[in-house]
Amino acid sequence: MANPLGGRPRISGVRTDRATATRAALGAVSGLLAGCAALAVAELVAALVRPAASPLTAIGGAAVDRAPAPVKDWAIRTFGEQDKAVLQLGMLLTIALFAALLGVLATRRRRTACVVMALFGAVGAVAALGRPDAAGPADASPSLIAGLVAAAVLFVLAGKSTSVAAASAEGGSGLSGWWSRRGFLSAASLTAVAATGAGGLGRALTGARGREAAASREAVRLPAPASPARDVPRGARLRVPGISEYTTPNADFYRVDTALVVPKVDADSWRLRVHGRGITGTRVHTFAELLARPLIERDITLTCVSNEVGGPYVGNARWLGVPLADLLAEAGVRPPSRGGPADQLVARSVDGMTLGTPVEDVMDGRDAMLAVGMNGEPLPFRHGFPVRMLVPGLYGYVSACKWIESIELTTFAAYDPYWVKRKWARRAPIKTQARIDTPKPFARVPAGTVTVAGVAWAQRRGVRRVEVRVDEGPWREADLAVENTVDTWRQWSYRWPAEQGGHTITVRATDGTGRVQTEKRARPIPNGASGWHNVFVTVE
Ligand SMILES: Nc1nc2c(c(=O)[nH]1)N[C@H]1C(S)=C(S)[C@@H](COP(=O)(O)O)O[C@H]1N2
Ligand SMILES: [Mo]
Repeated sequence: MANPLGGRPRISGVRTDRATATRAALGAVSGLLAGCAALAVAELVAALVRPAASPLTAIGGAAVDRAPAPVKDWAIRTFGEQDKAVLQLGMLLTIALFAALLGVLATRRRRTACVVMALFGAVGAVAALGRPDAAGPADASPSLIAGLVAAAVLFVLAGKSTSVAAASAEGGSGLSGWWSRRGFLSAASLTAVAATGAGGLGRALTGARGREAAASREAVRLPAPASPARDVPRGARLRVPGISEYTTPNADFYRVDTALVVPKVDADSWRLRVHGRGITGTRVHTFAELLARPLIERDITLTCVSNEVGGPYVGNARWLGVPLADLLAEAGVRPPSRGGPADQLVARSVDGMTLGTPVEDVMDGRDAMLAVGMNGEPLPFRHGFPVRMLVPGLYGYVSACKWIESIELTTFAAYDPYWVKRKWARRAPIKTQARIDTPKPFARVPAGTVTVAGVAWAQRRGVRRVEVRVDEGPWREADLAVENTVDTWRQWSYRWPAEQGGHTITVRATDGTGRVQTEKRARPIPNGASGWHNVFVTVE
């Protein structure tokens, strides 16, 4: 490009512009290709080492863990259960942008750009090593290797793209132009083909692992419970259009967790380790062994602490599982009230999540369990296959560990689990709540009798009464469906003689101890939302 005669280049301004544009465009393409190569190589190496050690999963996971609460709340509110997909898309776009910029930079400062590219790999490696489920130094390899490969690809492509741009600056039509374009195109195509191959192979390997886990799930034959659930009483299910079904189908059951990729655990190689204060050594349980124990089957309503008043993160299912208190008692565990040295049970999952539960609650006679079945089938992967914990009456984040792999008996003073480190409460019994399912907020309904209906829950205490108020009118008692158990929600309905105009419908529940649900509004953090749910509707 430099003029051999010195001084300003001989070429015209138009050519210079075109050359600059060509150079930048080819640089961007080189950067993008290097980025693709990096992701593909990372995928392949991660498949061989540990799928969760891939840079996307590691950096995404680190972002989820570090995101300030308001950002997390906003993401959940805005994107709901799509929040993880949105995060991944955002990461891909960011990577693409950086890769393209580095590619452009590489046409001027090739070495610098390549070093920065390699450094991105190092960032991924640090993220992978810092994950709570990191398995060892090998977890750094997918990112490091990907960074180095990307740097090498960028080095070669940037070199070739510079020759193309140089040739185009000289007119670009001669043999040298053709030759340099050919060189760039073949290197670019080779990169694209190799990246596709590596990425595809990585996917296939990870897929094969997933299929093994799926096969182990298919092979599960759930035994009949030694203690079946009582039949759901007739009258516990109301027939009102728009109301939440009494039993939430698995496909509709809410999902809340921090896993960017749903863990696919092979039930055959899965083990549960139980250890800690009051237990000598470590007790190890296999899945087959758990299934061989006497199982209980119970209807339990699970609720997420991050559920807003009126929110969707609550569901009711029929669970099958091993009574957790018995299993702990066999291991020698005594609750604090009987002199046991541990007051906190910390459950850890295969993806490094930790949840802390009061030992007293687990052993006070309620149906705390290690669940293996949900509504008649093995747990779906999304809901914790092969085994999860459930403790009626406690929010999920202090009780319902999915993909559980160990239980440690410790104390609240000695250890803070994941959410507690993030300012959520150590202890979190579920608060009494009532929700209006129908009519929907801002619905337009015809004047006359409108059926207002929904669900109310107060696990462990039960729901005794639900009342509805229109505008500032008197509280009217709603019809309650028959109670199944104190651990499950109750449907309710109210026939409202609706008159034209805009109206606010408010609902509140009274629990089995006679306490009316508090009107005081509280945000979900630190120990669950409170306040009365209301919806505004227009009667026409
Ligand atoms: N391994 C793991 N278990 C977990 C979580 C998680 O992030 N990881 N989230 C908890 C929370 S906050 C809730 S509310 C319940 C939700 O269970 P579900 O997704 O089956 O409805 O799982 C709990 N168990
Ligand atoms: Mo939760």
